[in-house]
Formats: sequence, C-alpha cells, structure tokens
Amino acid sequence: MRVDVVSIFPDYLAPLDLSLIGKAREDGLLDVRVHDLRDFTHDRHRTVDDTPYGGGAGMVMKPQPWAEALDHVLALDNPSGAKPHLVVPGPGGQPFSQALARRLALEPWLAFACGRYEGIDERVYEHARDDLGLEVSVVSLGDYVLNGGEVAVLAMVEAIGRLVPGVIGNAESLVEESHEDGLLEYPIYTKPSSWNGRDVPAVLLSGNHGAIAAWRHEQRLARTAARRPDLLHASHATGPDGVPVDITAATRGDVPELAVLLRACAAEEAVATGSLDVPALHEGLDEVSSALETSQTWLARSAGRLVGAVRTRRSPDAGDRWEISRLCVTPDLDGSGLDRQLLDHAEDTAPDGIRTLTLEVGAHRTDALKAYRKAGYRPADTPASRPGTVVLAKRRR
Ligand code: JB8
Repeated sequence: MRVDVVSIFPDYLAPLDLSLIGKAREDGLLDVRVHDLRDFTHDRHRTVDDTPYGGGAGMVMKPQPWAEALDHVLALDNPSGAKPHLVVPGPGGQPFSQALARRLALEPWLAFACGRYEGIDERVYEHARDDLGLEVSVVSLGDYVLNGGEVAVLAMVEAIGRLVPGVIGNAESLVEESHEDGLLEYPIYTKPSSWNGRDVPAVLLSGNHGAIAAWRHEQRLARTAARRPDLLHASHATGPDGVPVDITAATRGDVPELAVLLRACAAEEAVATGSLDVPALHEGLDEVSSALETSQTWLARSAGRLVGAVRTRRSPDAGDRWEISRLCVTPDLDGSGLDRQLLDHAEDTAPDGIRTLTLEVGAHRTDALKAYRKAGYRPADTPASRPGTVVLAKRRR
C-alpha cells in the first residue's frame, strides 16, 4: 500500500519509521512518504495560512499550497495506476472505526492531508473531488479536538497499516476481539498464577475449555455493560443510509418522543380504517408513561433518531400469554425489515414458561397480516379487545 502524508510538521510523522509499521516499510509492504506543505509556498515566509472571510477566531489554511501539494503527490510514480483516496482528519468528520480501517486497508493508495489552525479552505475539498477526481473522506478520531491532523494520521496509519496483508505475521491476531463482534475483550493473565497476593481466576487453570469459554464470554458482557453500554444492544439492522439500528428498553426520558411516534402510527391506522377507535390514538404522555410500568417498551434508534417501537407484557388474565402490541415503524423504514426485527426482539424477550405469543392487528391491514403469517402467527381463539381487529397467536418454540 502506498501512503502519502502532507503536513507542515513532517517530523511529527517520524514514529512511522518505528516498530511494526517501520518494519512493513522495510519489507516493502507499506510505501510511506511524508511531504512538507511549506515546500509548495512561494513567498519568503512560506505562508500557509490567512485570516478567515466572514471573521472569527484563528487562521485558515490557504488553498494554493494545498492544490500544489496534491498535484505533486498525484504526479509521483505509483505502481497501482489508481488515484489516491484522500483522507483529511478533522473533528467534524465521520468517526474512524475498525470497520473504516478495514475498508481503507483495501485501497492501493491513501493520501492524508494534515490540517492545522482552524482547518483548510473548503475549496480544497471541492477541488480534490471535482477537479482531481479524488475520493475525499473527512475522518474524526473521536469527539475531542486536537491541534492538527498529524496525531490522527499516526493513529489511522497504524490501524490501517496492520491490516495490510503480510504486515502482521499472525493472521489470527487480526481477528480482533474488541470492535469486531461488538463486545470488549475479556481480562487476560500470564504467569505467575499468584502475584502480590492476587490469584489468577481459578477457572483459567482448570483445563476445562468449555468453562473457560463461558467465563470469558460472561466477562466480555459484564465489561461491555460497565464501560461501553452503547455497544450492548439487542440486535443489529440497517436503517436509513445504512446507519445501524439499536434496540434498547424505553425509559421515562423517551416518553415524549415515543408518544409522538405512537400517535403517528395510530393516525395511519385511523385513516386506513376510517375509525377513531384506535386505542393508541388516545394515548397521551401519561398513558405512554404508565405503560412503562406495566409492560416493556423497546425502542429502535438509528443514529439517535427514534425509528420504531414495540410493547410487550404478560397477559393480565392467566399470565400464560405474551402480548405484543404497538409495533410501529417510521414510514421511511417501511419494508426495511425493521418491523420483523422488532417482532423477533419482542418474542426473544418473552420469559421462560410463556407458551403463547399474541398480537392484535386491524383486520384490514392485509400486508401486516401477511407479514405476521409469515412470522408464524395464526388467527387465535382469544377474543379481540375491540371491533375490527383480530388476535393472532403463535406457539413458542
Ligand atoms: C486543525 O481533532 B482533530 C483535528 C483537529 C484539527 C485539525 C485536524 C484534526 C486541524 N485542528 O481530529
């Protein structure tokens, strides 16, 4: 892989000569070249910045040195024949992640532009895209602010470089525990088995591989819940623009948003049936809030936006049925499979001992009925709670 880095502090990138990445450079797996942006200035002071139009704090990087630096990089010999993917670190970029590192590791050529000051004149991005035909990605290491892109480039080149075939000898060590399957790593220990009065957990010395695997999995779950609860969700799906959907339990703070979503779904049903006798239509903040006490409500969020919900409870009569209700998905995700995912989740969270799952649906909602039939639901003996609806039931596996 070929990597070009443009910076006003080329010495900042010196660590790329060290360790694993340095070895990969020696072995010819990574061809990293660092360029000084000031080499593309023409004044005595080698000026790269100027004051911002419109006013405001700080300085902005001038477009001309950047354009010449990019021309220089593009004109360098490159064996791949491709153009570089231009990566610009910036606090306003898409978040860097293991998934993005994997995608970038497939590129034959990456060019990194390290900004300083308040950042780079916007026309440089447009020029790179429109005139030079480069793919341009603004990428952020995380929600904090650095003084420039250099440290971010060091981190990204290390994360990407180690994924280039041959850079890490042991392919198995590339199957990351953390950030590959969504859970953090389990705690690890080495000899001695007793150190400073602290013993390695006995299960690890037991030789029982099943017990060790179970213990490690539990540790991963506990650790993820404690440190990164945002990673613990019931399931994954894809929402608008490929943004994943997380399913989590609703809490009091979700009530206002949830009430709006439920009203919207109820209104759709009211319009379709020409009847205002849709219970969800008459639920306000108080009813939605008190339902959190008597039932479980699960929310689907995509990039923070509430895109779906479902409510479950043990039937108040004999308590042997699991009632699923208020299954609701925003119109833009109709047909995305999210409704089925919420339904699966509602089923999966039924407690042990539940034998029957039930759903009550408007009898006119033929596509919903078809979908529920496909999910294994059939008309049930249970009487409907209101006219115009049918109760569907499914035996639990
Ligand atoms: C000026 O926090 B960062 C970052 C901050 C920056 C520049 C680049 C990256 C350029 N400030 O990722």
